Amino acid sequence: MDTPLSDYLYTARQVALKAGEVVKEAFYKEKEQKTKESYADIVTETDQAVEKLIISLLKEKYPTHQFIGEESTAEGKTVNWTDAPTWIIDPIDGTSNFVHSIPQTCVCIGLSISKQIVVGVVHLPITGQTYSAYKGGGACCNDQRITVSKVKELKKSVVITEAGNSRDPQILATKISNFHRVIEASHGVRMIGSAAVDLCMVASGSGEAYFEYGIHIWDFAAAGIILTEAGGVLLDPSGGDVDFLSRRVMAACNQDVANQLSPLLNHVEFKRD
Ligand code: LIP
Repeated sequence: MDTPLSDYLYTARQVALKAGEVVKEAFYKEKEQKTKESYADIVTETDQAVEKLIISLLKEKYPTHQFIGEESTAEGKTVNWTDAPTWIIDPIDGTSNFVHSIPQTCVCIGLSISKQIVVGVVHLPITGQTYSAYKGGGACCNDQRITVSKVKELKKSVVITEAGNSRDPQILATKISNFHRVIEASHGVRMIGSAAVDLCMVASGSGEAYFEYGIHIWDFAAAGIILTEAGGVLLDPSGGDVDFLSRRVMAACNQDVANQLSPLLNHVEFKRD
């Protein structure tokens, strides 16, 4: 018999809480940091240790499952995402926040089956918020149901986005021109520092939309299902279907807001995952 999705969610939550304890302990200490693709793309020992911990705990329970993890995916390596049950892990999303002692930093664990995200947990160990969802089961924050905002007009919306880790002048110029048009068309733009937290905020009605270019599947797989189970829409910034390996995403509290946001965005091209 197939394992119920609620069982997978239970396990993912337990593992995220354990991982969160390690993140929380390290949060208040001096952090050692290394850089990856740019000087603003940071990894710490804690990212690596927490990813190992999450994979070992999940492997104990599901030895045949596959894993995609931020820290175990070598730089520039193509992600091998198959139909097999696959745990998609970001041990610390919002690593810059973590390094700079900003509490919006989280552990993300998603599960895909046949390349559909079916379970997601986003745990913020410092603020004590645990967002979770499984397909068809609705979305919660600490066991309270969450839903998206009912606002339908972009000009009455707050849009969350990120500058990202790339410091390429051309990429930054395109992103800043997007920010400019979105600020003009809305109540304002916010940057929280974690794609997963951004999506969970939209999922719980704090802000109406989110978009980002340059992210990876592990940044938004778990939070993506939390957003859709809370009633939001997860799309490609062009307005088409979301593509988890395309390094770009747009989310909104409803299709109306998404339809108004999409035409304002100039797309930034990143190499696919
Ligand atoms: C980060 C994202 C953030 C984005 C960065 C980076 P990390 O993930 O959450 O929103 O702007 O480019 O991908 O590296 O902290 O896991």
